[in-house]
Amino acid sequence: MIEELIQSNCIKLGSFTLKSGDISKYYFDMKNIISYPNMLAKIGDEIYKKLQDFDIICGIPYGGLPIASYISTKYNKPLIFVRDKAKNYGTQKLIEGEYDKSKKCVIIDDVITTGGSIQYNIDVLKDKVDLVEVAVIFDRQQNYNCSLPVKSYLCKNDIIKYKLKKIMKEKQSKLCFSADLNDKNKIIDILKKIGDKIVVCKIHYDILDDNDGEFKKDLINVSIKHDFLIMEDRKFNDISYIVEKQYSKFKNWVDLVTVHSLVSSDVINCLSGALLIGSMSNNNHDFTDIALQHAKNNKNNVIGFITQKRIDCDDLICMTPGISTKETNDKDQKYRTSSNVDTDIIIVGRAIYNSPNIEETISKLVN
Ligand code: S5P
Repeated sequence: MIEELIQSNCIKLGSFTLKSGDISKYYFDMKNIISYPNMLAKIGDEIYKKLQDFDIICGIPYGGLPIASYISTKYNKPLIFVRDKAKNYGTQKLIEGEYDKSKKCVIIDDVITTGGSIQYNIDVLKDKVDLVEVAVIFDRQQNYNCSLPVKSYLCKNDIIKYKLKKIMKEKQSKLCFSADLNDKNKIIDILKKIGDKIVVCKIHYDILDDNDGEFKKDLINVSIKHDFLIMEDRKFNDISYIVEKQYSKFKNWVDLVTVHSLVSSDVINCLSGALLIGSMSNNNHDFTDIALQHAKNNKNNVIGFITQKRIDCDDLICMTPGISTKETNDKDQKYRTSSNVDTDIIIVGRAIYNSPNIEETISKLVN
């Protein structure tokens, strides 16, 4: 279904300027689903299966109405909807359709971002019907506020997980390039050369000076052209109130982000495409057990682990840094060769960007 949503332009990848002025790598236009009735029906059925028992269904105009109307007619659940403003003529109604306080009601929308329009519907309906829950087609995972539980058919983490696995398969590659250079132009030049061979480009955005945001734009464009994901290796390690603020700088344009495992579940819950630190290449601390626990408790937020050894957990991906062409140490970095690693993705920095022949080094690393 994710592939179908991409093909039908409900999920778009590119460089999009948002209302806030920020740049986003994704644009979710679920309203386009009305042009694909079979897809709308499939998703409507899946959403219906997830819902608790209810009597009436409220669709939020415009995006939620088509899917709510489908569920309403197919499953014989009467439909209501709330107007933006009460009509100032005729009946002056704010709520269309029939309802009363005894009716268990679910609210349906296409996408949840801030939760603002859903909360408006909840506030209008809360004394008029028996509100049960909210369901949406797509959760952008932007830390919404909503006073009712929200179920989603898909979330951004699902899209990223799907994209990563698809790229790995199509390119037959397990290489993540760690672009830890200060020279932004050099990073982009290298990516233009090796972009087709890598699945992820990992950065430490705080190493760079990108006040004008030009590097960010260039990186997004090169990542779309050569089809790889962008990872910010931020290793979040604070309370969720702060991490939310720190993450807001990245959430619209990076696909993946690293987080330490010694944080609370609330931190992981505010991320998408999260990679939990299981074990590091520089010392013997092992956080595997706690990382595993977080992964199990936050399935909608986590993509996998940064780890020195394979961690088996459902379909999660294991990535390993500390890889070079020779087994050696560089201060606290302990290098192994890729043939000694049993995980899905190898993360390589200096061995690539300091190499006099990058292409040759890459073929040594991946063969
Ligand atoms: O355990 C770790 C985890 C990470 S994410 N050890 C690491 O070295 N890293 C990162 O991988 C590190 O921050 C750097 O960006 C990269 C390794 O770079 P290299 O130049 O040593 O290959």
